[in-house]
Amino acid sequence: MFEQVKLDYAYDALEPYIDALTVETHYAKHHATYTKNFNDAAEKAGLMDQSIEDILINWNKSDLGEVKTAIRNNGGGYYNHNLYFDHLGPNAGGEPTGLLAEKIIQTFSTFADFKEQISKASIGQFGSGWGWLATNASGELRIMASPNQDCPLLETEGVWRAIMAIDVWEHAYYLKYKNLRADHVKALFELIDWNKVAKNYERWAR
Ligand code: MN3
Repeated sequence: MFEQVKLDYAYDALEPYIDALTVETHYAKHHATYTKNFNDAAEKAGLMDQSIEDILINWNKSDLGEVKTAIRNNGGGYYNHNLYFDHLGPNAGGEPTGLLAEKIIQTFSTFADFKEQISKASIGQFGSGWGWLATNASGELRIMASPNQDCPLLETEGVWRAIMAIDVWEHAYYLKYKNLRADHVKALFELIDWNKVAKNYERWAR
């Protein structure tokens, strides 16, 4: 079974930046549905003994028959939201420290420049999708954006991996922010747990 990441905060803990109903609907309905549909499709395709990362990396070249699209959409939805919900939290925000902070400054010049660029890429993703901070095996950083539930792992067959996720689907913000996607992205920075992002970075970068 592919399991949804457990939240270590309550649905209302992300107020006032994300309202409790949005967190609950997003996690317990949207993410739960992606997870269930992904498990069903993975079972049909005989993928239950593989990691979600390998499934997404190999998706392009895999013969998955009639569930191929379901694996892409629901596997992505499952994986992307695990990353997203895991690195949000109350008492977060601010700026990263340590190796990740050094790399951000080396790559984007200042944290403010990085924030501006990743916000712009996320807000500018046409329709539903995601903005990402991604890394490769050399530990380089890159800002990326993907439509729907795609992610760098799938799009680059594992060369780039997301370490930070910005959900710009309307379900992530519409109840509170309506059409104001930029306000949602700005608020999200108050909730990013940089220790988690740093752990993701150190896990993938070699
Ligand atoms: Mn979402």
